[in-house]
Amino acid sequence: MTDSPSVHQVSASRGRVRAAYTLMCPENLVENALPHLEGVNAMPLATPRSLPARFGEYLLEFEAGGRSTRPLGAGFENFLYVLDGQGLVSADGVSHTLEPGGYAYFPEGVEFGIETPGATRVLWVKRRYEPVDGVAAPESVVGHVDDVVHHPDDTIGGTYAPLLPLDERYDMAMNFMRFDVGSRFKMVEVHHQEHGLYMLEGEGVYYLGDDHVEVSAGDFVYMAPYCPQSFYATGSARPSYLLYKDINRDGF
Ligand code: UGY
Ligand code: MN
Repeated sequence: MTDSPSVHQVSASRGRVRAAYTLMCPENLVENALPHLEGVNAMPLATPRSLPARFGEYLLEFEAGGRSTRPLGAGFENFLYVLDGQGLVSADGVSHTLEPGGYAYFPEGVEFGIETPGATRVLWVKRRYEPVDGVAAPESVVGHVDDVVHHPDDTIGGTYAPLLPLDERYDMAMNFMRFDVGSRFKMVEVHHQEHGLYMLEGEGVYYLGDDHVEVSAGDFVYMAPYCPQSFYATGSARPSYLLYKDINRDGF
């Protein structure tokens, strides 16, 4: 007997692409390389090649000693979030040590370098900044999810914590959202913004358009603009996810 996957195991995969969303699970991800990242498995979760994503989100798996070999992020604003391990991120001549839950945002025009002494996983989100006449440019932000305010929110049954300022200089939000055990959204959201959702902890059921899909830690969901959406927390621990959302712009 070989232990190659049987037809049954392959068809049991949860990953799927639908008109308004994609679900990518750890078992669906394929190793990938990107330029100027050495010792890094750089797996795209959403790019303009997927449904109409206007941003990129990548899961970067660094080996010990993995690193960027030249500055990254030119032409984009960039956001990095350390899932586990430790990331040494430098930009504008300043170095930051990011532990799990640590993050950094650099506006367009600020390139960054990253290296990891040990095995480390990082989420990288990038998009082209949409400037608006009369609105000042955003500033760099470096922080940790434990140091920001987690606002109670009855409509989602948990808390949301914006990791970036929400004022009109910023055209993207990265929100850390945590849900009470057994909670559910009080409404089905339909909105013009798109989402990149990375499940950090726990499990739940996501209502997406016409489907209910089970999600758990390590899953990624891309939601296109106007995708009906609602979350039910299941399991015995509080689920949480990191949510990209475009904000303060109408997409023209
Ligand atoms: O802010 C949001 O749009 C958020 N409540 N959506 C979501 O979690 N799917
Ligand atoms: Mn939403």
